[in-house]
Amino acid sequence: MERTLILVKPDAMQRGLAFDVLGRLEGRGLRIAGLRLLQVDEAMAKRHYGEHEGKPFFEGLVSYITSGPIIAAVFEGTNAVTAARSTIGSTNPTESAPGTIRGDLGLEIGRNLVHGSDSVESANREIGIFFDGQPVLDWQRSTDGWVFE
Ligand code: D4T
Repeated sequence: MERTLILVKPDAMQRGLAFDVLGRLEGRGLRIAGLRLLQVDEAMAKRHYGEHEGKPFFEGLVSYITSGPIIAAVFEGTNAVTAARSTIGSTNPTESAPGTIRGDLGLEIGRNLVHGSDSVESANREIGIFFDGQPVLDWQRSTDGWVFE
């Protein structure tokens, strides 16, 4: 089953939106396979956002993601990466469609509430960063046959 890494970012945590964000993904049918509350440090932030190092927004990105606790979650299901990204919306919330998490709840790119992996390869890499040595479970729901064909 395809997996994706989701981060509920510090702004969503501070605004009390954690379970709204997670609930939209779970409600769509994706299955939670891993869940952690954690404080990201600078080293972890730089590993996660390494591809953006040197860009003008990089320092702001690191200070944003390290500014308070986050929730890291692994969701799995059919086309989990694409399904989660479409539920999340565009990187810039002002360009996100209503009905998406960012389109309903956000305004600015530097406060875009949530992260979702952009490919299966990224998901594997990011799960390695945020669940290093921590459990990600293989399990089934009794309702899975009503979600997965
Ligand atoms: P994340 O990784 O946070 O889920 O965002 P996306 O996958 O949707 O977008 P991204 O990797 O292109 O950007 C990572 C992160 O950088 C911030 N950002 C991005 C920014 O502040 N200014 C910018 O111009 C860009 C392109 C927002 C998300």
